[in-house]
Amino acid sequence: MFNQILEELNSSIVAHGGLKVEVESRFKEYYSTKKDTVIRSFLWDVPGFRRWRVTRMDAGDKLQVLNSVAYPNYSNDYPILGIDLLWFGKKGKLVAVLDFQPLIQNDYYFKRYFEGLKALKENYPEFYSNKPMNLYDSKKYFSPWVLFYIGDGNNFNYSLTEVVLDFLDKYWSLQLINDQNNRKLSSLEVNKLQVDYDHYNAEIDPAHGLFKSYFGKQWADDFIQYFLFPQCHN
Ligand code: BLA
Repeated sequence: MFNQILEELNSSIVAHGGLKVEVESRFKEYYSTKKDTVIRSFLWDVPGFRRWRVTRMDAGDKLQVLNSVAYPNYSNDYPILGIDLLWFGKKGKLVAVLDFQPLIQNDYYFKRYFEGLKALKENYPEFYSNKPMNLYDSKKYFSPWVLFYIGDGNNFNYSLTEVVLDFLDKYWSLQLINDQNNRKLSSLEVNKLQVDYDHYNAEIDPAHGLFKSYFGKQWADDFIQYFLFPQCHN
């Protein structure tokens, strides 16, 4: 389901100078005990970024996942890229969340970095999910323009690939904002907020139960703490 998006994401990263980084073998590819589910992860070294990770899980028509998070260098205070796509084939349920995850909730910061996302959201009215977030605090590391779809995936009116490509284009455009003197946060503050992002997400991640059921508790704990949100130890 998400192979095409994964390929497009990879090409986009490569086009922006991304180089593949080796992933620890215990996280690179892991099969469920029943061998019918696999989770693969990728790491990229991308100019301007401290860490860019991508995870693809394939549990057949039970579940398909594509998840990606990109952390800019501490010298950039722009938002973290967040993509979370889940397709529960049997149920026909699609969850698609894409956001420029803001480090702070501040008007100046929003004006500086969110014009592109704001404009993009106008084109995708189905992403105006009126469902409030249950698990996450929508005011913490989510923007007011988060693209959030949760519902019937069979009657979804867009090509999700197009949405992701559009979204990536807008995110890359942030690199054009490089008047460093006007940025809001110091490197030290960015560092602290990115560490806090990992702490918060390692605590709250709704994928924990899912990973546990497919791959066992130990692997699930380790994957969350050492691959998805490694700064939760800092
Ligand atoms: C929801 N994300 C979910 C759910 C799961 C995951 C299982 C609950 C879906 C449901 O049953 O309705 C899965 N999260 C994952 C997976 C990984 C993960 C597989 O981190 C890692 C490989 N989540 C993110 C990112 C964003 C995000 C980067 O990881 C931001 C763009 C958002 N996921 C997000 C939101 C929800 C969600 C907003 C809905 C939960 C809510 O209502 O609070």
